[in-house]
Amino acid sequence: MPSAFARGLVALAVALPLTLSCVAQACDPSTTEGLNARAAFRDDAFGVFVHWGAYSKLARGEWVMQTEKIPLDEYRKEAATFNPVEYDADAWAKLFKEAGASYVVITAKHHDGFCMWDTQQTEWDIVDHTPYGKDVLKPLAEACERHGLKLFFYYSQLDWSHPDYYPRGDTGRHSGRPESGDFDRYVDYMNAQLTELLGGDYGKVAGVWFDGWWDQQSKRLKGSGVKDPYVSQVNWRLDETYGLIHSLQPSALVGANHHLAPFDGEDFQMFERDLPGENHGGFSADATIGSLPLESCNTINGSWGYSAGDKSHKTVEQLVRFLVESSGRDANLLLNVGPRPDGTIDPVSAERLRGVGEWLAKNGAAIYSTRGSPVPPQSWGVSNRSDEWVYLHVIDRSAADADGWLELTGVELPEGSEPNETPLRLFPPQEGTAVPSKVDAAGAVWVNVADRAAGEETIDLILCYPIAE
Ligand code: FHN
Repeated sequence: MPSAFARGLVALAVALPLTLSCVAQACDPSTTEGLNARAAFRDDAFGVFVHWGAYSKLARGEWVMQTEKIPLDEYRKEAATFNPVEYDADAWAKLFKEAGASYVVITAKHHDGFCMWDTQQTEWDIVDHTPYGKDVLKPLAEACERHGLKLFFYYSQLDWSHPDYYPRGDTGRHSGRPESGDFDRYVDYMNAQLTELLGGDYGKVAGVWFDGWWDQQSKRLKGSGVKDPYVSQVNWRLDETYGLIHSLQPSALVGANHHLAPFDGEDFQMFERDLPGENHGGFSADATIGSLPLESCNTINGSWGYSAGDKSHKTVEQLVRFLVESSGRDANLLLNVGPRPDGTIDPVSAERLRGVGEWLAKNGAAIYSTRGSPVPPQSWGVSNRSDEWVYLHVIDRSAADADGWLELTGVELPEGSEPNETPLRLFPPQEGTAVPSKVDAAGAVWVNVADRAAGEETIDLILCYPIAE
């Protein structure tokens, strides 16, 4: 068996041409349906992410098989006790609608390879391997349809259980699988499953949210000596898989959480636990912002999959601010819940979702169907715009002076705005409520926030001015 390095060299020789060609042609225009779907995705602005699977039964997050080095046959025994008898797809869809979500992304298959639908490609699924014995994606697809929610499937390219996910990547090395396999056969397996998911059984699927490409990223693999983040030790045949999805459902959007600039054939770009352009979560060092629709994903507490001990739920204020900060960077927010093994959503997460929904019910016009504005993120907050209005989202007023005057740095009012006129209105603009504001001789715009220290305005004081005709 050639050494890892030798294999790396072979892969490099194989991958290099592939990798370069993908990036060079990124963002090629898709079909009209695809482009319309991309625009609608940007209008959607807010979605709910659902990490749910056999791992939920262990209640220690979706990486438990890897983090606790649980061999596959032992993990399968645990998974065989997964029985979500309280699962009510309609109740979920109702809650997500109340939260103000426009779409849902559910884990059809996560890294453990366990499938949440009745796949014919393996018996490692909820129908054949659990006492529950029913497909959970079908009822959710129907409930989303009923409640006017779009449905995306999260699909893990990385697989800790499939025998042909070989050569192994950076993870899944404790599963106890034989050191052999045929990666091409694994790619065929994925494409067969994606055909099941987008072949019509689940109706109109809004897209596929891929994850796990990074597991085979050569720079992660010990001894590869590869620095180029775009090099993979395997041939994922992405053009084929992406092409398959677009041919099965032309308006389905492809996104892949590889933490890099978009690859050819992708329709949107996501950032994990980060706002586009930032790297607090540690995933986005190589994530150059492309020209595709953007999405930030984040957790309500600290976990994606259900983790019984994780009580670090963010406040509604924090979640709304992350939504506003995302929108101010022209990105959607995909907010995660990790349902419990019985199929219910923990009351704290549900309450947080409803809290975001209450805020969106009042302020949604300053989020949905908006785009990034001419004013880049500032110390006081962010801005976005609709077709008629620029919205200024003041979420940090700490720079205000003793009389409450806060300079709105970066704001340049449209031509013809007279100095000292109160150029700004309170949201919603239709009510035309002026707010104490002024333009100084230097053209800087100021707002007085002294009397705006109550209620929701403390989360986000939304000001607006008309876009010049
Ligand atoms: O490993 C996954 C993780 O379990 C989770 O699915 C997140 C969601 O964005 N993505 C990966 C980590 O980058």
